Amino acid sequence: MSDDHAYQAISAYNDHLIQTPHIDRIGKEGIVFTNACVTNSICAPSRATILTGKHTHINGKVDNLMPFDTTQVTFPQLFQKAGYQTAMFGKLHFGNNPKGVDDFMILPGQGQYINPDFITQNGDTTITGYATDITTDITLNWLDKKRDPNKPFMLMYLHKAPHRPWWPTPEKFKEFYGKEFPIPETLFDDYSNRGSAAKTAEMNLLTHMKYVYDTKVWPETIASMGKVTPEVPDLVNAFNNQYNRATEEQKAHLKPFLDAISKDFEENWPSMNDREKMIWKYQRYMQDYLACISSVDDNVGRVLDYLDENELSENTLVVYTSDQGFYLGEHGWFDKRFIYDESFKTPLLIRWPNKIKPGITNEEMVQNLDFAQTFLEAAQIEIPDDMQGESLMPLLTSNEEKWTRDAVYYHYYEYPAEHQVMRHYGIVTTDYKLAHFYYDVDEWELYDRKKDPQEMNNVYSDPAYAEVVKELKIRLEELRVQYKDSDELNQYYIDLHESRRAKSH
Ligand code: SGN
Ligand code: CA
Repeated sequence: MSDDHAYQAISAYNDHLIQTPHIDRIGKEGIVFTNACVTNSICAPSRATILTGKHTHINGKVDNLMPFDTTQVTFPQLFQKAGYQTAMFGKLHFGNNPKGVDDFMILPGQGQYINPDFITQNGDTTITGYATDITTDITLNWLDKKRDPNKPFMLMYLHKAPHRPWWPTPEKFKEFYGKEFPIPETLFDDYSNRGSAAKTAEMNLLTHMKYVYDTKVWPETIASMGKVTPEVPDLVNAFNNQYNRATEEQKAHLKPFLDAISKDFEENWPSMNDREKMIWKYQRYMQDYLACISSVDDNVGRVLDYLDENELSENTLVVYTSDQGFYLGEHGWFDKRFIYDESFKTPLLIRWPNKIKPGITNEEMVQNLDFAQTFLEAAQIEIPDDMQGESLMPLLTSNEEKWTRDAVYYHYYEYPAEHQVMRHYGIVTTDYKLAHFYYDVDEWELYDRKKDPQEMNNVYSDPAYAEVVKELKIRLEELRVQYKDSDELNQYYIDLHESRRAKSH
Protein backbone atom coordinates (compact mmCIF):
# COMPACT_ATOMS: atom_id res chain seq x y z
CA MET A 1 0.00 0.00 0.00
CA SER A 2 1.14 3.53 -0.68
CA ASP A 3 -0.03 6.87 0.66
CA ASP A 4 -2.05 9.21 -1.60
CA HIS A 5 -1.43 7.23 -4.78
CA ALA A 6 -3.95 8.43 -7.38
CA TYR A 7 -5.20 5.72 -9.74
CA GLN A 8 -4.60 8.26 -12.52
CA ALA A 9 -0.88 7.70 -11.83
CA ILE A 10 -0.85 3.94 -12.43
CA SER A 11 -0.51 2.91 -16.06
CA ALA A 12 -2.89 -0.01 -15.55
CA TYR A 13 -5.57 2.71 -15.14
CA ASN A 14 -4.17 5.57 -17.25
CA ASP A 15 -0.96 5.64 -19.22
CA HIS A 16 -0.87 9.37 -20.02
CA LEU A 17 1.14 10.37 -16.95
CA ILE A 18 3.53 7.61 -15.97
CA GLN A 19 4.49 4.02 -16.69
CA THR A 20 4.29 1.74 -13.63
CA PRO A 21 5.18 -1.66 -15.07
CA HIS A 22 5.63 -3.44 -11.75
CA ILE A 23 2.36 -2.32 -10.18
CA ASP A 24 0.64 -3.07 -13.49
CA ARG A 25 2.09 -6.57 -13.40
CA ILE A 26 -0.03 -7.37 -10.32
CA GLY A 27 -3.13 -6.53 -12.37
CA LYS A 28 -1.96 -8.27 -15.55
CA GLU A 29 -1.39 -11.45 -13.60
CA GLY A 30 -4.53 -10.89 -11.53
CA ILE A 31 -7.44 -8.46 -11.32
CA VAL A 32 -7.74 -4.66 -11.64
CA PHE A 33 -10.68 -3.04 -9.83
CA THR A 34 -11.65 0.14 -11.67
CA ASN A 35 -14.25 1.31 -9.16
CA ALA A 36 -12.62 0.55 -5.83
CA CYS A 37 -13.33 3.31 -3.33
CA VAL A 38 -12.84 4.33 0.28
CA THR A 39 -15.40 5.09 2.99
CA ASN A 40 -13.63 8.26 4.24
CA SER A 41 -10.92 9.73 2.03
CA ILE A 42 -8.11 10.40 4.44
CA CYS A 43 -5.13 8.52 5.71
CA ALA A 44 -5.55 7.12 9.20
CA PRO A 45 -9.34 6.66 8.89
CA SER A 46 -8.82 4.63 5.72
CA ARG A 47 -6.19 2.50 7.47
CA ALA A 48 -8.51 2.02 10.44
CA THR A 49 -11.28 0.86 8.11
CA ILE A 50 -8.93 -1.52 6.32
CA LEU A 51 -7.69 -3.02 9.59
CA THR A 52 -11.05 -3.29 11.36
CA GLY A 53 -13.43 -3.92 8.44
CA LYS A 54 -15.66 -1.19 9.90
CA HIS A 55 -16.75 2.29 8.89
CA THR A 56 -14.91 5.03 10.75
CA HIS A 57 -17.99 6.15 12.70
CA ILE A 58 -17.97 2.62 14.20
CA ASN A 59 -14.23 2.12 14.81
CA GLY A 60 -13.98 5.73 16.04
CA LYS A 61 -11.08 6.85 13.81
CA VAL A 62 -13.06 9.43 11.87
CA ASP A 63 -10.12 11.77 11.26
CA ASN A 64 -6.33 12.00 11.42
CA LEU A 65 -6.31 14.05 14.58
CA MET A 66 -6.88 11.63 17.42
CA PRO A 67 -5.19 8.32 18.25
CA PHE A 68 -6.63 5.01 17.04
CA ASP A 69 -8.68 3.07 19.63
CA THR A 70 -6.43 0.06 20.27
CA THR A 71 -9.28 -1.95 21.80
CA GLN A 72 -10.62 -2.39 18.25
CA VAL A 73 -10.04 -5.83 16.75
CA THR A 74 -7.87 -5.63 13.62
CA PHE A 75 -7.39 -8.36 11.02
CA PRO A 76 -3.63 -8.84 11.74
CA GLN A 77 -4.59 -9.92 15.27
CA LEU A 78 -6.86 -12.59 13.80
CA PHE A 79 -4.13 -13.76 11.42
CA GLN A 80 -1.66 -13.95 14.28
CA LYS A 81 -4.10 -15.95 16.37
CA ALA A 82 -4.67 -18.31 13.47
CA GLY A 83 -0.97 -19.16 13.33
CA TYR A 84 0.24 -16.74 10.69
CA GLN A 85 3.54 -14.97 11.08
CA THR A 86 2.70 -11.27 10.81
CA ALA A 87 4.63 -8.05 10.19
CA MET A 88 4.10 -4.40 9.30
CA PHE A 89 6.65 -2.01 7.78
CA GLY A 90 6.30 1.65 6.79
CA LYS A 91 3.54 4.19 7.38
CA LEU A 92 0.68 3.55 9.80
CA HIS A 93 -0.18 7.05 11.10
CA PHE A 94 -2.19 5.95 14.15
CA GLY A 95 -0.50 7.72 17.04
CA ASN A 96 0.09 4.25 18.54
CA ASN A 97 1.80 1.03 17.53
CA PRO A 98 0.12 -1.76 15.56
CA LYS A 99 -1.38 -4.76 17.32
CA GLY A 100 -1.25 -8.33 16.09
CA VAL A 101 2.11 -8.11 14.36
CA ASP A 102 5.14 -10.17 15.39
CA ASP A 103 7.49 -7.59 13.88
CA PHE A 104 7.10 -3.97 12.96
CA MET A 105 9.04 -0.88 11.97
CA ILE A 106 6.83 2.11 11.40
CA LEU A 107 7.37 5.75 10.54
CA PRO A 108 6.37 8.18 13.27
CA GLY A 109 3.26 10.09 12.11
CA GLN A 110 3.61 11.12 8.47
CA GLY A 111 7.24 9.98 8.32
CA GLN A 112 10.10 11.54 6.37
CA TYR A 113 11.43 10.87 2.87
CA ILE A 114 15.09 11.58 3.60
CA ASN A 115 16.97 9.54 6.24
CA PRO A 116 13.70 8.63 7.96
CA ASP A 117 13.15 7.84 11.63
CA PHE A 118 11.48 4.52 12.46
CA ILE A 119 9.67 3.30 15.58
CA THR A 120 10.63 -0.31 16.28
CA GLN A 121 9.94 -2.83 19.04
CA ASN A 122 13.40 -2.01 20.39
CA GLY A 123 13.14 1.77 20.38
CA ASP A 124 13.53 4.46 17.75
CA THR A 125 16.14 4.54 15.03
CA THR A 126 17.12 6.68 12.04
CA ILE A 127 18.14 4.99 8.80
CA THR A 128 20.23 6.71 6.15
CA GLY A 129 18.68 6.64 2.71
CA TYR A 130 15.36 7.18 0.98
CA ALA A 131 12.12 6.10 2.72
CA THR A 132 10.71 4.14 -0.22
CA ASP A 133 13.92 2.15 -0.69
CA ILE A 134 14.40 1.62 3.04
CA THR A 135 10.82 0.42 3.62
CA THR A 136 11.49 -2.16 0.90
CA ASP A 137 14.92 -3.13 2.30
CA ILE A 138 13.32 -3.78 5.70
CA THR A 139 10.52 -5.78 4.06
CA LEU A 140 12.88 -7.92 1.99
CA ASN A 141 15.15 -8.44 4.96
CA TRP A 142 12.20 -9.71 6.97
CA LEU A 143 11.12 -12.06 4.19
CA ASP A 144 14.65 -13.32 3.81
CA LYS A 145 15.93 -13.50 7.36
CA LYS A 146 12.98 -13.54 9.71
CA ARG A 147 10.24 -15.36 7.85
CA ASP A 148 9.61 -18.84 9.17
CA PRO A 149 9.27 -21.04 6.07
CA ASN A 150 7.11 -23.45 8.07
CA LYS A 151 4.41 -20.87 8.70
CA PRO A 152 2.11 -18.87 6.45
CA PHE A 153 2.72 -15.11 6.60
CA MET A 154 0.76 -11.87 6.44
CA LEU A 155 2.92 -8.87 5.65
CA MET A 156 1.91 -5.22 5.39
CA TYR A 157 4.34 -3.18 3.26
CA LEU A 158 3.22 0.45 3.53
CA HIS A 159 4.91 3.32 1.70
CA LYS A 160 4.95 6.91 2.86
CA ALA A 161 5.33 7.95 -0.78
CA PRO A 162 3.84 9.67 -2.72
CA HIS A 163 2.51 11.79 0.17
CA ARG A 164 3.15 15.53 0.32
CA PRO A 165 5.75 17.15 0.16
CA TRP A 166 6.83 14.80 -2.65
CA TRP A 167 10.63 14.56 -2.30
CA PRO A 168 12.15 12.42 -5.07
CA THR A 169 15.58 10.81 -5.07
CA PRO A 170 18.22 12.73 -7.10
CA GLU A 171 17.99 10.00 -9.79
CA LYS A 172 14.25 10.47 -10.16
CA PHE A 173 14.61 14.26 -9.99
CA LYS A 174 16.91 13.92 -12.96
CA GLU A 175 14.40 11.82 -14.85
CA PHE A 176 11.28 13.88 -14.07
CA TYR A 177 12.44 17.50 -13.63
CA GLY A 178 11.65 19.43 -16.80
CA LYS A 179 9.15 16.84 -18.09
CA GLU A 180 5.81 18.22 -19.21
CA PHE A 181 2.59 16.43 -18.45
CA PRO A 182 -0.84 16.71 -20.10
CA ILE A 183 -3.06 19.34 -18.51
CA PRO A 184 -6.29 18.02 -16.96
CA GLU A 185 -9.44 19.32 -18.63
CA THR A 186 -10.72 20.73 -15.35
CA LEU A 187 -7.49 22.42 -14.16
CA PHE A 188 -9.10 25.86 -14.43
CA ASP A 189 -12.37 24.85 -12.76
CA ASP A 190 -14.07 27.89 -11.22
CA TYR A 191 -16.43 25.71 -9.13
CA SER A 192 -19.57 27.30 -10.58
CA ASN A 193 -22.51 24.88 -10.54
CA ARG A 194 -21.08 23.27 -7.40
CA GLY A 195 -21.87 23.82 -3.72
CA SER A 196 -20.05 25.88 -1.10
CA ALA A 197 -17.67 23.07 -0.18
CA ALA A 198 -15.82 23.03 -3.52
CA LYS A 199 -15.60 26.82 -3.49
CA THR A 200 -14.20 27.12 0.03
CA ALA A 201 -11.81 24.13 0.04
CA GLU A 202 -8.16 25.11 0.32
CA MET A 203 -6.45 22.76 -2.08
CA ASN A 204 -6.16 24.76 -5.27
CA LEU A 205 -2.78 24.52 -6.98
CA LEU A 206 -2.60 28.22 -7.79
CA THR A 207 -3.91 29.55 -4.51
CA HIS A 208 -2.93 26.97 -1.88
CA MET A 209 0.08 25.04 -3.07
CA LYS A 210 3.14 26.50 -1.34
CA TYR A 211 6.11 27.84 -3.26
CA VAL A 212 8.88 26.75 -0.91
CA TYR A 213 7.36 23.75 0.82
CA ASP A 214 5.66 22.17 -2.19
CA THR A 215 7.25 23.49 -5.37
CA LYS A 216 10.71 23.60 -3.72
CA VAL A 217 11.85 27.08 -4.63
CA TRP A 218 14.66 28.07 -2.23
CA PRO A 219 13.40 30.15 0.72
CA GLU A 220 16.08 32.75 -0.10
CA THR A 221 14.79 33.08 -3.65
CA ILE A 222 11.27 33.67 -2.38
CA ALA A 223 12.54 36.13 0.21
CA SER A 224 14.44 38.08 -2.42
CA MET A 225 11.23 38.28 -4.47
CA GLY A 226 9.28 39.10 -1.30
CA LYS A 227 6.50 41.21 -2.66
CA VAL A 228 5.74 38.78 -5.48
CA THR A 229 5.34 35.64 -3.40
CA PRO A 230 5.04 35.83 0.38
CA GLU A 231 5.51 32.50 2.16
CA VAL A 232 4.88 32.01 5.86
CA PRO A 233 7.91 31.21 8.04
CA ASP A 234 6.33 27.95 9.26
CA LEU A 235 6.43 26.57 5.76
CA VAL A 236 9.99 27.67 5.24
CA ASN A 237 10.81 25.76 8.42
CA ALA A 238 8.85 22.78 7.16
CA PHE A 239 10.88 22.84 3.92
CA ASN A 240 14.13 23.12 5.88
CA ASN A 241 13.04 20.26 8.14
CA GLN A 242 12.90 18.06 5.06
CA TYR A 243 15.97 19.27 3.20
CA ASN A 244 18.18 19.54 6.26
CA ARG A 245 17.71 15.88 7.03
CA ALA A 246 19.99 15.20 4.06
CA THR A 247 23.70 14.68 4.65
CA GLU A 248 26.11 17.06 2.89
CA GLU A 249 26.72 14.40 0.28
CA GLN A 250 23.00 13.86 -0.31
CA LYS A 251 22.49 17.61 -0.51
CA ALA A 252 25.15 17.87 -3.19
CA HIS A 253 23.05 15.52 -5.35
CA LEU A 254 19.77 17.32 -4.71
CA LYS A 255 21.00 20.90 -4.91
CA PRO A 256 21.47 21.17 -8.71
CA PHE A 257 17.76 20.44 -9.20
CA LEU A 258 16.67 22.84 -6.48
CA ASP A 259 18.93 25.52 -7.99
CA ALA A 260 17.40 24.94 -11.41
CA ILE A 261 13.85 25.23 -10.01
CA SER A 262 14.69 28.51 -8.30
CA LYS A 263 16.44 29.93 -11.34
CA ASP A 264 13.43 29.15 -13.52
CA PHE A 265 11.08 30.62 -10.93
CA GLU A 266 13.07 33.79 -10.51
CA GLU A 267 13.36 34.38 -14.24
CA ASN A 268 9.89 33.47 -15.36
CA TRP A 269 7.38 33.76 -12.54
CA PRO A 270 7.11 37.57 -12.34
CA SER A 271 6.00 37.90 -15.95
CA MET A 272 3.49 35.02 -15.89
CA ASN A 273 -0.27 35.52 -15.88
CA ASP A 274 -2.45 33.41 -13.57
CA ARG A 275 -3.06 30.81 -16.21
CA GLU A 276 0.68 30.35 -16.78
CA LYS A 277 1.34 30.28 -13.04
CA MET A 278 -1.24 27.55 -12.61
CA ILE A 279 0.39 25.49 -15.34
CA TRP A 280 3.86 26.07 -13.89
CA LYS A 281 2.71 24.85 -10.48
CA TYR A 282 0.89 21.88 -11.98
CA GLN A 283 4.00 20.77 -13.88
CA ARG A 284 6.24 21.18 -10.82
CA TYR A 285 3.73 19.20 -8.76
CA MET A 286 3.48 16.39 -11.30
CA GLN A 287 7.26 16.15 -11.72
CA ASP A 288 7.85 15.49 -8.02
CA TYR A 289 4.71 13.48 -7.33
CA LEU A 290 5.29 11.14 -10.27
CA ALA A 291 9.02 10.87 -9.52
CA CYS A 292 8.08 9.58 -6.05
CA ILE A 293 5.71 7.07 -7.64
CA SER A 294 8.39 5.86 -9.99
CA SER A 295 10.46 4.88 -6.94
CA VAL A 296 7.47 3.08 -5.44
CA ASP A 297 7.02 1.16 -8.67
CA ASP A 298 10.70 0.15 -8.84
CA ASN A 299 10.49 -1.10 -5.28
CA VAL A 300 7.26 -3.02 -5.86
CA GLY A 301 9.25 -4.71 -8.63
CA ARG A 302 11.93 -5.71 -6.12
CA VAL A 303 9.32 -7.35 -3.88
CA LEU A 304 7.64 -9.20 -6.78
CA ASP A 305 11.07 -10.41 -7.93
CA TYR A 306 11.83 -11.67 -4.44
CA LEU A 307 8.59 -13.67 -4.40
CA ASP A 308 9.45 -15.15 -7.82
CA GLU A 309 13.01 -16.01 -6.88
CA ASN A 310 11.91 -17.71 -3.68
CA GLU A 311 8.99 -19.63 -5.16
CA LEU A 312 6.49 -17.68 -3.11
CA SER A 313 4.54 -16.13 -6.00
CA GLU A 314 2.23 -19.05 -6.73
CA ASN A 315 0.59 -19.20 -3.33
CA THR A 316 0.76 -15.61 -2.13
CA LEU A 317 -2.14 -13.21 -2.46
CA VAL A 318 -0.59 -9.85 -3.39
CA VAL A 319 -2.59 -6.62 -3.10
CA TYR A 320 -1.62 -3.14 -4.25
CA THR A 321 -3.72 -0.24 -3.02
CA SER A 322 -3.53 3.25 -1.54
CA ASP A 323 -5.17 4.76 1.54
CA GLN A 324 -7.24 6.89 -0.86
CA GLY A 325 -7.11 8.60 -4.24
CA PHE A 326 -5.72 12.07 -4.95
CA TYR A 327 -6.31 15.06 -7.22
CA LEU A 328 -3.66 15.52 -9.89
CA GLY A 329 -4.86 18.95 -10.94
CA GLU A 330 -8.45 17.86 -11.66
CA HIS A 331 -10.72 20.70 -10.49
CA GLY A 332 -7.51 22.70 -10.00
CA TRP A 333 -6.76 20.63 -6.91
CA PHE A 334 -4.23 18.58 -5.04
CA ASP A 335 -5.09 16.57 -1.86
CA LYS A 336 -8.22 14.41 -1.38
CA ARG A 337 -11.07 14.23 1.25
CA PHE A 338 -14.05 14.81 -1.09
CA ILE A 339 -16.57 12.20 -2.23
CA TYR A 340 -15.78 13.30 -5.80
CA ASP A 341 -14.22 10.53 -7.90
CA GLU A 342 -10.49 11.30 -7.84
CA SER A 343 -10.33 11.12 -4.05
CA PHE A 344 -13.22 8.72 -3.47
CA LYS A 345 -11.75 6.03 -5.71
CA THR A 346 -8.52 4.24 -4.89
CA PRO A 347 -6.27 1.89 -6.83
CA LEU A 348 -6.82 -1.82 -6.22
CA LEU A 349 -4.94 -4.59 -8.00
CA ILE A 350 -4.85 -8.15 -6.67
CA ARG A 351 -2.86 -11.16 -7.80
CA TRP A 352 -3.40 -14.70 -6.60
CA PRO A 353 -2.20 -17.28 -9.13
CA ASN A 354 -4.39 -20.37 -9.51
CA LYS A 355 -7.30 -18.57 -7.83
CA ILE A 356 -7.68 -15.35 -9.83
CA LYS A 357 -7.80 -15.69 -13.60
CA PRO A 358 -5.09 -13.36 -14.94
CA GLY A 359 -6.02 -10.14 -16.70
CA ILE A 360 -9.51 -9.51 -15.31
CA THR A 361 -10.92 -5.99 -15.04
CA ASN A 362 -13.75 -5.58 -12.56
CA GLU A 363 -16.06 -2.55 -12.36
CA GLU A 364 -17.97 -3.31 -9.16
CA MET A 365 -18.02 -0.74 -6.36
CA VAL A 366 -15.80 -2.47 -3.88
CA GLN A 367 -14.46 -0.64 -0.82
CA ASN A 368 -11.52 -0.60 1.56
CA LEU A 369 -14.21 -1.72 4.03
CA ASP A 370 -14.15 -5.12 2.29
CA PHE A 371 -10.43 -5.86 2.56
CA ALA A 372 -10.32 -7.44 6.04
CA GLN A 373 -13.11 -9.88 5.24
CA THR A 374 -11.51 -10.73 1.90
CA PHE A 375 -8.14 -11.53 3.46
CA LEU A 376 -9.73 -13.51 6.28
CA GLU A 377 -11.84 -15.57 3.89
CA ALA A 378 -8.83 -16.16 1.63
CA ALA A 379 -6.92 -17.51 4.63
CA GLN A 380 -9.95 -19.45 5.87
CA ILE A 381 -10.01 -17.58 9.15
CA GLU A 382 -13.36 -16.97 10.80
CA ILE A 383 -14.79 -13.49 10.10
CA PRO A 384 -16.17 -11.60 13.12
CA ASP A 385 -19.90 -10.87 12.79
CA ASP A 386 -19.54 -7.16 13.37
CA MET A 387 -17.34 -6.45 10.34
CA GLN A 388 -19.31 -4.30 7.91
CA GLY A 389 -17.85 -5.10 4.49
CA GLU A 390 -18.25 -8.01 2.12
CA SER A 391 -15.57 -10.45 1.10
CA LEU A 392 -14.43 -9.85 -2.48
CA MET A 393 -13.84 -13.56 -2.94
CA PRO A 394 -16.78 -14.02 -5.37
CA LEU A 395 -15.27 -11.34 -7.61
CA LEU A 396 -11.77 -12.79 -7.35
CA THR A 397 -12.97 -16.24 -8.31
CA SER A 398 -15.42 -15.17 -11.03
CA ASN A 399 -18.57 -15.96 -9.07
CA GLU A 400 -20.09 -12.54 -9.75
CA GLU A 401 -23.64 -13.73 -9.26
CA LYS A 402 -22.91 -13.89 -5.54
CA TRP A 403 -22.09 -10.16 -5.48
CA THR A 404 -25.18 -8.00 -5.07
CA ARG A 405 -24.02 -4.57 -3.85
CA ASP A 406 -25.70 -1.68 -5.69
CA ALA A 407 -24.58 1.30 -3.60
CA VAL A 408 -21.84 2.39 -1.21
CA TYR A 409 -21.81 4.74 1.75
CA TYR A 410 -19.25 7.50 2.37
CA HIS A 411 -18.63 9.86 5.29
CA TYR A 412 -15.84 12.45 5.67
CA TYR A 413 -15.33 14.32 8.96
CA GLU A 414 -12.08 16.27 9.29
CA TYR A 415 -13.36 19.87 9.35
CA PRO A 416 -12.56 22.61 10.25
CA ALA A 417 -8.99 21.54 9.49
CA GLU A 418 -6.21 21.77 6.92
CA HIS A 419 -7.60 22.12 3.35
CA GLN A 420 -11.03 23.05 4.78
CA VAL A 421 -13.09 20.34 3.12
CA MET A 422 -16.53 20.44 4.72
CA ARG A 423 -18.06 17.46 6.49
CA HIS A 424 -20.25 15.35 4.24
CA TYR A 425 -21.80 11.95 3.86
CA GLY A 426 -23.35 10.39 0.81
CA ILE A 427 -24.38 7.50 -1.35
CA VAL A 428 -22.77 6.43 -4.60
CA THR A 429 -24.40 4.15 -7.14
CA THR A 430 -23.23 3.30 -10.65
CA ASP A 431 -25.36 6.13 -12.04
CA TYR A 432 -25.47 8.80 -9.32
CA LYS A 433 -23.73 10.39 -6.40
CA LEU A 434 -25.75 12.18 -3.73
CA ALA A 435 -23.97 13.97 -0.89
CA HIS A 436 -25.08 16.00 2.10
CA PHE A 437 -22.66 18.67 3.32
CA TYR A 438 -23.40 19.66 6.93
CA TYR A 439 -22.11 21.37 10.08
CA ASP A 440 -21.83 25.03 9.04
CA VAL A 441 -23.87 24.48 5.86
CA ASP A 442 -26.84 22.33 4.98
CA GLU A 443 -26.37 21.60 1.28
CA TRP A 444 -27.06 18.66 -0.97
CA GLU A 445 -25.26 17.81 -4.20
CA LEU A 446 -26.27 15.34 -6.87
CA TYR A 447 -24.09 14.27 -9.79
CA ASP A 448 -25.19 12.29 -12.81
CA ARG A 449 -22.15 10.03 -13.13
CA LYS A 450 -23.01 8.82 -16.63
CA LYS A 451 -23.75 12.23 -18.18
CA ASP A 452 -21.25 14.21 -16.12
CA PRO A 453 -18.32 11.96 -15.20
CA GLN A 454 -16.16 14.96 -14.28
CA GLU A 455 -18.76 16.06 -11.71
CA MET A 456 -19.01 19.65 -12.90
CA ASN A 457 -22.76 20.09 -12.48
CA ASN A 458 -24.67 19.70 -9.27
CA VAL A 459 -28.14 18.78 -10.50
CA TYR A 460 -29.72 18.42 -7.07
CA SER A 461 -32.19 21.26 -7.70
CA ASP A 462 -32.92 20.37 -11.30
CA PRO A 463 -36.60 19.31 -11.43
CA ALA A 464 -35.70 16.62 -13.96
CA TYR A 465 -33.89 14.78 -11.13
CA ALA A 466 -36.58 15.18 -8.44
CA GLU A 467 -37.54 11.52 -8.57
CA VAL A 468 -33.90 10.40 -8.52
CA VAL A 469 -33.26 12.56 -5.44
CA LYS A 470 -36.29 11.13 -3.69
CA GLU A 471 -35.24 7.54 -4.30
CA LEU A 472 -31.59 8.12 -3.45
CA LYS A 473 -32.48 9.79 -0.16
CA ILE A 474 -34.49 6.74 0.85
CA ARG A 475 -31.64 4.45 -0.16
CA LEU A 476 -29.12 6.66 1.67
CA GLU A 477 -31.18 6.47 4.83
CA GLU A 478 -31.30 2.68 4.50
CA LEU A 479 -27.52 2.59 4.24
CA ARG A 480 -27.17 4.82 7.31
CA VAL A 481 -29.34 2.39 9.22
CA GLN A 482 -27.50 -0.64 7.84
CA TYR A 483 -24.09 0.79 8.77
CA LYS A 484 -25.37 2.26 12.06
CA ASP A 485 -24.65 5.91 11.25
CA SER A 486 -26.96 8.71 12.41
CA ASP A 487 -27.36 12.45 13.05
CA GLU A 488 -26.66 11.74 16.74
CA LEU A 489 -23.30 10.24 15.79
CA ASN A 490 -22.58 13.26 13.54
CA GLN A 491 -23.12 15.50 16.56
CA TYR A 492 -21.02 13.24 18.80
CA TYR A 493 -18.04 13.55 16.43
CA ILE A 494 -18.56 17.31 16.05
CA ASP A 495 -18.51 17.71 19.85
CA LEU A 496 -15.40 15.56 20.11
CA HIS A 497 -13.63 17.56 17.39
CA GLU A 498 -14.54 20.85 19.07
CA SER A 499 -13.41 19.78 22.50
CA ARG A 500 -10.07 18.61 21.07
CA ARG A 501 -9.63 21.87 19.20
CA ALA A 502 -10.46 23.85 22.33
CA LYS A 503 -7.83 21.89 24.25
CA SER A 504 -5.15 22.35 21.61
CA HIS A 505 -5.64 26.15 21.41
C1 SGN B 1 -0.47 16.68 6.00
C2 SGN B 1 -0.41 17.49 4.70
C3 SGN B 1 -1.79 17.69 4.12
C4 SGN B 1 -2.54 16.38 4.03
C5 SGN B 1 -2.57 15.73 5.41
C6 SGN B 1 -3.30 14.44 5.48
N1 SGN B 1 0.17 18.77 4.94
O1 SGN B 1 -1.05 17.43 7.02
O2 SGN B 1 -1.65 18.28 2.84
O3 SGN B 1 -3.84 16.58 3.59
O4 SGN B 1 -1.22 15.51 5.80
O5 SGN B 1 -2.72 13.47 4.64
S1 SGN B 1 1.74 18.92 5.18
O6 SGN B 1 2.02 20.36 5.17
O7 SGN B 1 2.08 18.33 6.47
O8 SGN B 1 2.45 18.23 4.11
S2 SGN B 1 -2.92 11.98 5.01
O9 SGN B 1 -2.60 11.20 3.83
O10 SGN B 1 -2.00 11.69 6.09
O11 SGN B 1 -4.28 11.83 5.39
CA1 CA C 1 -3.08 9.38 2.55
